[in-house]
Amino acid sequence: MAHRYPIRHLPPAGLLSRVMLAASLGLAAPVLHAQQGADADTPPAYRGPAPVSAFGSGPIFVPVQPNTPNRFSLPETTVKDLQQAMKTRLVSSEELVQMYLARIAAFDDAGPRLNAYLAVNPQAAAIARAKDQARFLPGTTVGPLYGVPVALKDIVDTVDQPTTGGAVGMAGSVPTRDAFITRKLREAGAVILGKLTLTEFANFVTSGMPGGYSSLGGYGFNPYNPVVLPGGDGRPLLSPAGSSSGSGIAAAANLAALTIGTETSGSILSPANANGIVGIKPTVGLVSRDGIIPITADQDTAGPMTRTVADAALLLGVISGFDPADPATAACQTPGRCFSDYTQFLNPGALAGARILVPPFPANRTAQMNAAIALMEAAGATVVRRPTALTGVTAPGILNYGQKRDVNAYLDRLPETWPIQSLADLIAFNNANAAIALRYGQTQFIASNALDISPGSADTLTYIANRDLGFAQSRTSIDGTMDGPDGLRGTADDYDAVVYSGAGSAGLWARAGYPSVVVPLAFVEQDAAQIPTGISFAGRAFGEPKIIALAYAFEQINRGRRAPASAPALPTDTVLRGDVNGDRAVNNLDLAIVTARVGETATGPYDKADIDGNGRITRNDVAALRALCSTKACAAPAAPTGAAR
Ligand SMILES: [Ca+2]
Ligand SMILES: [Ca+2]
Ligand SMILES: [Ca+2]
Repeated sequence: MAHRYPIRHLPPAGLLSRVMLAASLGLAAPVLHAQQGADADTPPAYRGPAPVSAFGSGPIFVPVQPNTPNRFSLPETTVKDLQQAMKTRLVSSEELVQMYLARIAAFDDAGPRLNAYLAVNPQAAAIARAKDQARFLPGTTVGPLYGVPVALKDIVDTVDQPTTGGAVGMAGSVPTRDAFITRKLREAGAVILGKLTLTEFANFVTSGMPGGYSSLGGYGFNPYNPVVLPGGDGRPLLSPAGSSSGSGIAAAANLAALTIGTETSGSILSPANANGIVGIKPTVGLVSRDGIIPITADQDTAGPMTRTVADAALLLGVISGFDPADPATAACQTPGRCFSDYTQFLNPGALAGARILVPPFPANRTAQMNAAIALMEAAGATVVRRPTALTGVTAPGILNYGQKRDVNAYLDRLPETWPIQSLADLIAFNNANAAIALRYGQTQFIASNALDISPGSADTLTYIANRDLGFAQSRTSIDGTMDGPDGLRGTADDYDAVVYSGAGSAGLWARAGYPSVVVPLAFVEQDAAQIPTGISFAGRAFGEPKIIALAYAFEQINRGRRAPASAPALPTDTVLRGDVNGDRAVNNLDLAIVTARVGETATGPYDKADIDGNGRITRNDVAALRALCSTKACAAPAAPTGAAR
């Protein structure tokens, strides 16, 4: 494997002084690159000499073992399966954390070195253990994510870990409180497993930063072809896309049960598409931005990045809702807009009778999109192909103005002991540490900081005009399109969704603040690898119930998701009920242990010998173990047991 960027071997950022950090980082000279879209990127295919895929000769995808009542397998698990396994004491939350840590060690820090994580939470196992101990106690609220390991893009504040945005200048910055959505996740029972890499500061530091690169985290790698671009500067051959790159990588490679990303313009949809997972970019106002490093409150939103629509819908319900600290969420106080449970909309029959509009898609996705359209029609949808793209926005972009306003507000809120309290401070730090901080420059930071954001200034008036024009143009375009041919909302010819190849809805829908869901569609060959491509369902403001239903229905008939071969199942990914000694077999060795412990009290709710989970080790457990045995000797009829207790 080619040389990899060394920065990812740093100790946890919080333990580093700035001097140590600077000394430990030695980066190559800056290289100029073609400009990419702000906050998202869909890079072109590599055109150089034929690369060798590290995984070209083996299986392309990982075979996935289904979960059963007595066998839990981690890869591709859903929250529903996790909760069932924890509820029936087959696997504990602490075991799940350890299983994910083993996968992170094998595939993120070694092997394909995917680099999804900036920092693993050192408290995760202890937090999970406490949840295991409390789960079966009276008075414990077992929320929808109880004990579920969740990882966050490192732009979402956590009181127990630094939040850096991937910037070396922010290494070690620990906010004084959790983001609103972090609090909601913890209240739902989630175990925060760690913080994920990203394109630095949501890809609005400069122009031309590769997707998934940050000065603190280095390059993230797409698990479907995790090799370095030949002859490049260390960047990947296949971009993980951005800016929520680590969230996409971790979900795709089964390095977390669920991940959170954020989007300003494509930063959830694009990496979800590139990494073959589901992403929901919600309506702006559905999910609070409080405690999240911003680009601009005008367009930012956090959202779920997961392997299934069902998990994304569950996660969205947990993080959505009114937060007094984010005025945009006041929209949630109007009934019918925001829901605490989006799983109620998972309707496999949603495509029947649905009206779908499909704008033009890229020529190299024709076969995949035609197949998708045929599937939707077979499921009862009316699909109308629109010959031209939707009307776009001519109003100039507004991200720079919002970035100065909102990044300043974020940094100003950090503890006074933290030296970076403004965008100007961050720019100055980067200039003073240019060799490590400015590999790709900071032209957007500088452009943003040069604006006069005082009330009534010329820049402010220009911003307001462009913002309002952008909202009007994008919303008129989308709403007018979805109203159907008669131009009237609420009539039979209305469209239920506009469906794009990949993350095609991102730009226009971002400007409007409207929602999209991207779902895995198929695999296509690129650079000697099979890479994923998705399909997105875009809707009206607060139209999440409709587009989630359609995306779910499509997922059920298409099943486009495959786990990447670069991160296959590990022996530690499987847990068998009755495997008391943990050797991944249920046999005489386990039987001997349980038999010897008959009469004892179980050591805890997840004591492996307490197979029936009643808190004591009895002959009933011996009999139950015999039924689970995988060898004849072990499974021989038990001696008469009499009373079970
Ligand atoms: Ca209509
Ligand atoms: Ca065993
Ligand atoms: Ca028992």
